[in-house]
Amino acid sequence: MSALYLGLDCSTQAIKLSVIDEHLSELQEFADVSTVTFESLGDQDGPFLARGADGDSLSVTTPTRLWVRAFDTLLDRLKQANFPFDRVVAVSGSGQQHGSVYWTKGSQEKLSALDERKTFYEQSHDWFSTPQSPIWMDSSTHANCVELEKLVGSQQLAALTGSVAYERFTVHQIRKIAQKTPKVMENTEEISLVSSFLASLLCGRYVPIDWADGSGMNMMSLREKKWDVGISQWAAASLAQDTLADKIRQPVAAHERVGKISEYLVRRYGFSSSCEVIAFSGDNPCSLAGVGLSLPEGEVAVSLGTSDTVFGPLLHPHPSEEGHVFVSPIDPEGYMAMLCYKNGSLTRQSIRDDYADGSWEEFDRILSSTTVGNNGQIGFYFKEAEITPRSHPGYHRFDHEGKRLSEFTSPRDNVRAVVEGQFLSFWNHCEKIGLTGIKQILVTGGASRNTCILEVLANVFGAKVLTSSMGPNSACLGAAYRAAHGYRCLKEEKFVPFEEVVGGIVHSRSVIEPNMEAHEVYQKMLSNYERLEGQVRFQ
Ligand code: ADP
Ligand code: XUL
Repeated sequence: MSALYLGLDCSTQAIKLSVIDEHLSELQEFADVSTVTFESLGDQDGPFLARGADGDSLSVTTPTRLWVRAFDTLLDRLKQANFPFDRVVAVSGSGQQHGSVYWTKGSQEKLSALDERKTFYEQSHDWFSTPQSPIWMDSSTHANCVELEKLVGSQQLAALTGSVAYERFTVHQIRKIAQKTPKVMENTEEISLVSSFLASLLCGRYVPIDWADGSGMNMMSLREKKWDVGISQWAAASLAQDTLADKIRQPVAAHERVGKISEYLVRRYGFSSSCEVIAFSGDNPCSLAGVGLSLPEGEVAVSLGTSDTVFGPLLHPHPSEEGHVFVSPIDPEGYMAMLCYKNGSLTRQSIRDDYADGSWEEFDRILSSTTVGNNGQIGFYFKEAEITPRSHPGYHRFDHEGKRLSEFTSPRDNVRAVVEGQFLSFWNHCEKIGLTGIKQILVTGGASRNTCILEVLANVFGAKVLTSSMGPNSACLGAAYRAAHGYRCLKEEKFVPFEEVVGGIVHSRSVIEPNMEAHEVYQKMLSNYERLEGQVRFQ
């Protein structure tokens, strides 16, 4: 029986699993039981996107124990489906980036002595020093961002950590908790990201964050790959200890083993006690591993998930006032550049609900029957406060002369305007983060199923769009590849290039060719788009 590798993904809306065999082929027979959406679990712990739970209207959190319950549910369903846990030789995983978990004092001991007759959920009522985990959609920490940029300098912060200060980046969330509720921080034994939290459940003890996901905290020195002492002192605010050093262990490379699977999981589900756990990472870094980048120059990946992201590998960090630079999840010497948009699928979905009868078929019909370039009309749809460009929530519509409108003459034009506006933004901002000369785009994420949307993407960039037979879950699959990669590095006791382990895999791809006449329309629109963006961004 072939050995198996697992990739888990704890994303914004669901927890998912990918399984690959030793030839790195994906097993499909457990696909039906491999996704647990948070919505399907109900509100027992509170809503999965909780707004203002800490009294600040801009905060967005998820109840930490909802993730615990979702993980139990996934494992229980797999067990019922006779999943061969004993064949799994290594597990890795992915988590929505930036979100954080606060383990209360004494929890590590409890985590290492679990009763296999009970679920994690049944035993976790007192594990967390705050019940809500801040997540990437939060924008309540603006004041902290301003303060840190003043302290360090915005360009210096970008050069040091890969990004200027962003509200969702974890150090600002940590400082907010340390300032507003110092008791919570004092009671905290360890802080995890969503990724390292899930890995800690698997190992039965706290495990480190990896360098790639650690790059999304505004706290890790990209060069040293260690927490910056000054910033971590600042984050600790008025705590008795003057840094967070005893609450967040130093990060490790993404291919490193962080532990063996816990005895609890061996006994409860029948995992082999030799199963290795490879460091978990962020969903975007794992997607990069999943779509097989090492991309050649001129190729980028676009993930159309809850958030939209655009990313590609970089040989040298090129931090700027826009976007982010992370350490690469597949090459400890390399980097990746990324843009992130809060208004991705949920915003398109909201326009679908308002203007297309809540149906993707109708959305597609409208998209196909309206004119490329929308007769010069441009829309910015920020259902959530936006990151790229930084903007307050609100919808902004402009006619072909750049005159503000409260609504388009034909309201169904909103469908085209939301998609075109989002992709014009990708195109405009890619250049600024060093992703230039784009000839090919690999797409993944929930909306990559939608060919009409992908045609607009191809036309805006004037580039081929490639979808892959691997489906929309590249983060999960990327985590499984990383499990295989980490396992190989462990067995050979040295770093083996990622391509040597997974390079042979070719996903059949379907290609959408750009229509260059349509592309010319977008080329003409770009300067107008950029000018109007100046009007809607947060000053
Ligand atoms: P996550 O980033 O949380 O992992 P996914 O990548 O699974 O999310 O994407 C989920 C999103 O995919 C949903 O919010 C939905 O709006 C979008 N989606 C699903 N089907 C379609 C479709 N046919 N067209 C456009 N968007 C779609
Ligand atoms: C990346 C970001 C989101 C989350 C959730 O910076 O905030 O993409 O990782 O997917």
